[in-house]
Amino acid sequence: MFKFFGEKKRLRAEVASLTQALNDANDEIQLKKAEIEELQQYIEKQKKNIKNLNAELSEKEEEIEQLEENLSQLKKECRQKENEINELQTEIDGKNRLIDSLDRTINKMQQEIDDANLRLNLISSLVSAPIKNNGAESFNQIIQERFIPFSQDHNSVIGGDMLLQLQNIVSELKMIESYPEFYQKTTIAIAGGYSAGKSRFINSFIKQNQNDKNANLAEGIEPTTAIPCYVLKSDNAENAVIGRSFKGGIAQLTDIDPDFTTKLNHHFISSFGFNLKDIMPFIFLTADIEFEHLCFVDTPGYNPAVSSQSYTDQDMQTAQGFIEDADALIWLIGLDTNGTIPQSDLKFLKEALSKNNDINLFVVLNKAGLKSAEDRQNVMNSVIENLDNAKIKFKGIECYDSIKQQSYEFQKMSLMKFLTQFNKVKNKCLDIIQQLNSIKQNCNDKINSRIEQLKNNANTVSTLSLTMYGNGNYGDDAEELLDQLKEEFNTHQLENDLSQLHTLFKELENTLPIIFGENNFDNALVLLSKQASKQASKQARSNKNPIRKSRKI
Ligand SMILES: Nc1nc2c(ncn2[C@@H]2O[C@H](COP(=O)(O)OP(=O)(O)O)[C@@H](O)[C@H]2O)c(=O)[nH]1
Ligand SMILES: [Mg+2]
Repeated sequence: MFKFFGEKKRLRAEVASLTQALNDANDEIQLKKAEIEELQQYIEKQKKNIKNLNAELSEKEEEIEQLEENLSQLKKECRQKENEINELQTEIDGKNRLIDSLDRTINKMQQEIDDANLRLNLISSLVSAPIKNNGAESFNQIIQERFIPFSQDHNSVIGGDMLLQLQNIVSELKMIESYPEFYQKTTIAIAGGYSAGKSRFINSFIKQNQNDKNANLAEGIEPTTAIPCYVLKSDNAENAVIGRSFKGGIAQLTDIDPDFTTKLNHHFISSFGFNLKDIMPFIFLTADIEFEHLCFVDTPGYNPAVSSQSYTDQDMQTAQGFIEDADALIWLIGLDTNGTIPQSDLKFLKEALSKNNDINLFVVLNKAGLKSAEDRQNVMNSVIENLDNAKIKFKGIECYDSIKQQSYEFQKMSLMKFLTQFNKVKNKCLDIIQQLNSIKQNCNDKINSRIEQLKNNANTVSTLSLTMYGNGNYGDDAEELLDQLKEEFNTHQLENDLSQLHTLFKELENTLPIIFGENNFDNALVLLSKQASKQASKQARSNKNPIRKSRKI
């Protein structure tokens, strides 16, 4: 029984715990149910969200589709625009090329217009250039209207050479008249082949003012000196470029173009269509040069020019003419291209010196800085040998560099000494009077010797007539014949010619004070008479001392 009661009790307890557990499980189920409900609500909500999102997504997809469509349309448009841009760019490039070529044409035309203006201005200033006075023209007129007809009637008295000398005096007088300062200077012609460095050589004696281009002669590899240029120091004008007109007037070239000297090349000169030298035979450049009494003449190179437009023959003649008129000649040889004096130089020098054998020649081996001392010495020896063989006399020879302004080896005399000895005031008035006197003396001598000859002949006829008379064979016929002969040997005409010539020379001399001024002319006459009396007393001394003289001999 107890066992039953105990079992019952255990079962009851077990039922109670099971009930408890059942209750707990129920509670939990309730809890879970609530949770599930909550979850279901949540799921429901999320489903709704998803549905919304899906709707939104499909909306966005539609939008994207639309955008993609737009994008591809835009890309298409873009490609089209790119093509259009490329086409436009090609067009622009074409237009730019056209603009460039138009620019070039315009610049060229502008250049041509500038050149044409320059030419026009130059011609008009030369034509209207004022002529200071007319002394040289009066001198010329006497020669043209009186001397030339006289020489045609008496061609054995005034020969062609004398007329040529008188013409040279005219050129010199015209030059002096157009630029009076010139007549106190000693002229040194600078000559040599193209690009020997003639212009640079002269520039090397100009005290440099950096800002003033016109204070220099234009230099360059191309032949640049087409018109001979006189470079001298002036008290009245600093760094001026003055053109001398064919009529003897002067034009300020710097007023026409401030950079005028660089324009004076063969190209510009040939662009005139006629020879500019005919209306502007030379120019003056005033600069602060080291040797104040010297006037350098920058002559055109004489040998065949590289440029076909240049007046080579004229250059040659011009160079020759200026060398003849100069007091001294410096001959330049460029050591960059020469190992000795070229044959063409020797030929030219011989020809030039044949016309003026007394000219003082100095040879400069220019661009010497480009050579070693040994090379310089070898070239110098070879040049001296060639000059000696050609019998060309020279006062000195020096290696010089015009850019470095440096002297190197020399022989006989240095360049400095040569230039210094000429750097003296020159009395051109006296010079001209002496030239005139020498021509006059020449004519005098010729006429007097003819008079002398005729007088001798007349004497012979007189003696003959006396002899014939003495011998008794002096008939009427013979008398008539002898009278005719006496008339043939009459000197009246020649004496008359002589006095006419003296009058002509006096008239020529009378034009000189107009050119040089009364004072300068009078001073020159005083100097001349002093020289003459000095000469006379020297002559008298040597006549008094014939023994001393003969001893000396
Ligand atoms: N190194 C050097 N070059 C020079 C010298 N003299 C002239 N030149 C150059 O040679 C060229 C021709 O000179 P330029 O004076 O125009 O010669 P031109 O034709 O005889 O008047 C220019 O480029 C000058 O700079 C010199 O002494 N040394
Ligand atoms: Mg030159």
